[in-house]
Amino acid sequence: MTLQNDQAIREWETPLALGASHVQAYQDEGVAKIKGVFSAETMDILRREVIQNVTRLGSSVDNENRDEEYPSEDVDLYRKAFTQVFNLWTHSDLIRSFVVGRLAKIAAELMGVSGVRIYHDQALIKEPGGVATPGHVDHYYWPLATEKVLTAWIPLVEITAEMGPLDFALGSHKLDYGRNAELVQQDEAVVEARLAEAGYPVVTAPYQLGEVSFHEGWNFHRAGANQTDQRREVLTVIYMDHEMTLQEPANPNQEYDREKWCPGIEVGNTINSDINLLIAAS
Ligand SMILES: O=C(O)CCC(=O)C(=O)O
Repeated sequence: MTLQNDQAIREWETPLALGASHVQAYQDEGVAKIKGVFSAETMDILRREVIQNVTRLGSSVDNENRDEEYPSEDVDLYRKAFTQVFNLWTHSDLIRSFVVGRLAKIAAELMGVSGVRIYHDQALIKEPGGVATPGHVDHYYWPLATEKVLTAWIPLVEITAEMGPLDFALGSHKLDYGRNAELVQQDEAVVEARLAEAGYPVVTAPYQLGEVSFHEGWNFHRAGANQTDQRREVLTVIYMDHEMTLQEPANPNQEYDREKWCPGIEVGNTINSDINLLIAAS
């Protein structure tokens, strides 16, 4: 029997008890990668809805934010590598019900906050043959005042090692070197050498369908190339503390993000625009 949307919504709405080890891992390593957060059946339903919307809306041109992760001669390669569409939750009630349920509550529990807001979501599809995503930290791009912000990376298909799963440098969110352009804009070898020297091992592992990783904004991570002929289909949702305030943008990326994802918000104020949906954790 095919699972119906309302059955999927029931699963997504039902809270999942997190083991203490996941919260500990998130604090110590800056990432919690959790198997079985969702059933494979409901991920198929989510995938269908995401892909339908991506096809309908078309790939976004709002890519400036990520271009900087690539050396300038590789930007075209990168644009070809990714299909990205943002804030799908604003276009689909089904996706909205996914982002406000179990997933948001896990994000709140990992960050130790009583409620979260959405910074933004995105479909992040690495096309067959798509190039590797260089090592970087997300928070460098965000004008957010505290570290209480994370990215949930939700595979919509099983992701094998050859498709380019996310690789994390465990514990690297504690490294203060590189929180500015210096390290983010270095080439891969420099980043890796610095992480190795600091003793933060980079781990890579495939993702089962239903598995989700949650990484803190200051965690260094990267992803391999998609060496297969299958699309690496992923939905990501960035959740922040519901009390997150806007800080003075520290670079052009943060200026861009302020306009795009915090419309109308003044520096020092809570980021509570219409697109920063409030989700109470309990
Ligand atoms: O999916 C990728 O290749 C990179 C994604 C990423 O860096 C992120 O979601 O923070």
